Amino acid sequence: MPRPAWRLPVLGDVLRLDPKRPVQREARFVRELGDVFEIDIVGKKLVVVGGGDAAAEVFDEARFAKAVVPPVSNLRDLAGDGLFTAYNSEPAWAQAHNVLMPAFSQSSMRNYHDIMADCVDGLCRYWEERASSGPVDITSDTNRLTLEVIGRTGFGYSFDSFAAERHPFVESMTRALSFASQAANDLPVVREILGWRAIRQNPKDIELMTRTVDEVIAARRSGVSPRRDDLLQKMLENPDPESGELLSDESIRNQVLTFLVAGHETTAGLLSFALHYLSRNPEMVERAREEIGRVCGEEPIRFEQVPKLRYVRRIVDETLRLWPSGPAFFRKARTDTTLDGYRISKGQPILVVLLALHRDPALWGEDTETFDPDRFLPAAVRARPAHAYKPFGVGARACIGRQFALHEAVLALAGILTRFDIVPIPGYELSVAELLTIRPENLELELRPRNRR
Ligand code: MNH
Repeated sequence: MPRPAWRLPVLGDVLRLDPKRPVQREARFVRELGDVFEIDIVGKKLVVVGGGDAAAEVFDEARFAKAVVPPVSNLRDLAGDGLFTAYNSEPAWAQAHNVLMPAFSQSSMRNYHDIMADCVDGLCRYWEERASSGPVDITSDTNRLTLEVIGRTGFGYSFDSFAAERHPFVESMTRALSFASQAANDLPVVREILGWRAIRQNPKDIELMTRTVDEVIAARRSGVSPRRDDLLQKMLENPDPESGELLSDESIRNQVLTFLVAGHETTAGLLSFALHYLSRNPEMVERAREEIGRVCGEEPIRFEQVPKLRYVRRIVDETLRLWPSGPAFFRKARTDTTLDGYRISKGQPILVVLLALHRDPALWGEDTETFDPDRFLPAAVRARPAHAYKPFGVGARACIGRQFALHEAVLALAGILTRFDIVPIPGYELSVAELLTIRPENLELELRPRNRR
């Protein structure tokens, strides 16, 4: 199997990795070494897949499955056997999956639509009030929106996200994610990078997040916050149809933590990248506005209209092609097998680098770096193999929040585009930070309120 040059004894390829931007580094390796290669991390072998037929193979659920290995498994300190971090065999996964699947269907989005729209309105008003005071910190503010959306739609809990002071949950969560993502490189050197302060801080952050979540659950149980048909109520009341059992208190807490984390960083990253590209492509903004006007007129966007915003949706799809919020995920072989003709042993962790797959010239043609929503016109999508585009993962463990994220993102972008002109800051060059998920670094934009609605 191809491997990077200059491999060292003991350390292997470690010095050639980039602890700050690990997945972007892997994507560069793909360009150098091809669709399948191996790296050695202090004696541990990791197989990397970055494109072509190998991707189709590794997505085959009959032969491969999700692997819960670092950095994902580091999140188990926080979210235990919650949906995202559970091992495939853990009963809590199947139970929670069965109970929650109906709540994430496309038609269930009707239940969340009005709250989502209200949160978008909250963000737009927040921006309008600040319009005269200079550029806006996009990544931070899209985070306000998406955390507010998942808190309110999922659990009837407001983080009061558009207040000047941010909820302490946000800081703890950011630190905990950073900790989990860096602790992945399980090396003595890393202890020094992390520092003992961070090591002592992490349990405190987890404690604060857990306490916040326990308060949310207790408020609903005691009737302090009213009963609503949301994720939390479903978990409290609906037994798993297979086992007939209700989710345990611990499982419910793990799922709430999981949704708060998995459900908002990703969508915030998506919105940030989309706004970056839109700021540089005014003709796309015009096309989107024309569509929004045609579908929705001057009225607030209704639930049924969201799927009709086809062009806005293509902007979302193309953003997730270039910058899939979860830029890579892990698979493993179910048995001793082969991959692209190379022998792979049972359990071998395999990293699928979406950042590379989504730009594979063999699947997407030349010029894969340009932002072009029309790559997602129906005919173009049909012309590509299904494995070319997997921003929400594959198989049984694919993203449960896909419809939720897409509904929210289309609604938010449509709302923002009708209310603001988006002006880039001269000289800004996109750079991308990784904290398990990816986001544009230091992205500011000038938002000029438009006189509509
Ligand atoms: Mn989400 C799993 C991407 C939004 C909740 N998500 C995954 C996986 C990817 C992913 C990729 C598979 C990871 C793996 O194989 O290890 N998720 C996204 C992206 C967005 C997103 C790109 C937004 C854009 N995710 C959301 C939202 C929620 C959510 C919103 C919840 C409200 N995601 C999850 C959960 C899982 C998951 C829960 C784990 C599902 C499972 O294993 O059963």
